[in-house]
Amino acid sequence: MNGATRTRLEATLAALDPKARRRLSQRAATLQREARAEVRAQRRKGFRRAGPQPDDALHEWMLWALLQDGAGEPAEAPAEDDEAAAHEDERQGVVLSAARGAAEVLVGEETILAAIAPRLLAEQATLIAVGDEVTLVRRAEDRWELQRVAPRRSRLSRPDPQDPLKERVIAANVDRVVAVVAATTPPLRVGLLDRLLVAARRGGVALTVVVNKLDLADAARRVELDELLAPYEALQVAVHRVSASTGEGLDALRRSLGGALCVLVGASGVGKSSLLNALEPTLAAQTGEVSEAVGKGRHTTTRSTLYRLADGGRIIDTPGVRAFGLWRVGLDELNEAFPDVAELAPDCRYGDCRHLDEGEADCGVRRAAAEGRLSAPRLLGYQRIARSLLAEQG
Ligand SMILES: Nc1nc2c(ncn2[C@@H]2O[C@H](COP(=O)(O)OP(=O)(O)OP(=O)(O)O)[C@@H](O)[C@H]2O)c(=O)[nH]1
Ligand SMILES: [Mg+2]
Ligand SMILES: [Zn+2]
Repeated sequence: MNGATRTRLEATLAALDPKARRRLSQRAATLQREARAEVRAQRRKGFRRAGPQPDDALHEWMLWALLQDGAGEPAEAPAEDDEAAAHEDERQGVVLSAARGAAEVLVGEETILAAIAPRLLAEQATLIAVGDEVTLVRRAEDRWELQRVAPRRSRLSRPDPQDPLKERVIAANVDRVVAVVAATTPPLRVGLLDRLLVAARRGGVALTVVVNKLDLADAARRVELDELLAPYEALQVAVHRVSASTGEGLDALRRSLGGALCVLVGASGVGKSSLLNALEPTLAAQTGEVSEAVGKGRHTTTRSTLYRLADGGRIIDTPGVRAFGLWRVGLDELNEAFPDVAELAPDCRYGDCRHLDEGEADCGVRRAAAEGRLSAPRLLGYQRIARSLLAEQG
C-alpha cells in the first residue's frame, strides 16, 4: 500500500471507538492465522503471499483489515450540485482500449474517450485494462473522467515487461482466452501454449486453442499438428483448426465462442486480426504481411482493443507476444495446468519431488515418460516452466 493510503488507514484506525477497535483486532488476528496456514500449506521456499506476511505485527493486519473494508479509498470530493444531478452525470461502461492517461469506454452504444482520474493512475496497482467495467463521471459538458474500476471477475495477466514486479493485466473479465497459433508459419511453439494455459487457469479463464492458416498445411503437417495438440485435447481444451483466408472451420469456432468475451493471444503474424475480420467482416482490423520484419519485432496490432460481433460476442485483439511471463505462479498453479503430470506424482518416492533431473531418485513422473505413459513433450514442457519458476524464486 502506498503512503497516502497508509495515512488514511492510520487515521481511520485512530478514530475507532474501543469496541470497534477490539472487533477489528479480532478480525485481524483471524486473517493473520489464515495467512500463516496458507504459507504453511504452500511449503515452498520463498513463497510470499499478497498483503502482510504472517509474522508482521498485528497492527499491520488491522490496517489490512481496514483496507479490505475500503477504508483506504480517499473520501469522494463533495458533490457541487445536488445528489440527483450528480447521479445523472455518472455512466457505467466497459473499457475498449486504454492508453497512458485515457481510455475509450463503451457506454451503451456510445464510445466515450475519458481521462483516467489522476488518483487511479497513482494508486491502481495495475493500470486500467481492456474489458474493465468502469464508472465515468462528467467533469464538463464534453469531458468525462474514469473514476472507478469494478473488481475483476477474471483476468489474463503477465508481469509488466518493463517492470517485472508489476502485474500487467492484458484483459479483464474475459470468459475465454483464445490462444492462436499458425499451422505453418510463424512456427508453433508448444511452450507458449503451455504458458498461456497456466496463465489462463491462474486468472480463472478457460482456454481455447485455434490453429489458423490450415490452408497452408499439407497432409503430413496436419498429422503432425494432431500429435502436437492431442495432449491439450486430452485436457478438455477445445482445439479448432481454421483458416481465416478460406473460412474453413470458422462457423464451428463462432458457435463455440458464442456470446462470450474472448481475448485473442499469440505470436505476431499468426493471424489474430485476420481471424477477427473473418469472424466479423465489417470490422476491418488492421492486418499485416508476415515478413522478415516480424522477427525483428514489427507488430501490426499495437494496442489491445475490444470489438463487438453482430452475434453479441465480444473479442479483444491484442498485439503479438514473443514470450509470456507468468504472474504469481508457483508449482501448485503449474500442477493445475499439467494435471496429466501431477496425477503421476504420487508414484514419486519423495513428496516434494519436482520431476526435474537424475538427482531426484525414483521419480514416478520421469519413469512414466521413459515408459511412454506420459508424452515426452509434456514432461519437457512441464520441466521448462518449473525450472524458470524455481530460478525466479532464487
Ligand atoms: N494463408 C493464410 N494466411 C493468413 C491466414 N490468416 C492470416 N494470414 C496472413 O498472415 C499475416 C498476418 O496476419 P495478421 O492478422 O496481421 O496477424 P496478427 O496475429 O494479427 O499479427 P500481430 O498484429 O502483429 O500480432 C497476414 O499477411 C495475413 O494475410 C490464413 O488463414 N491463411
Ligand atoms: Mg494483429
Ligand atoms: Zn517426480
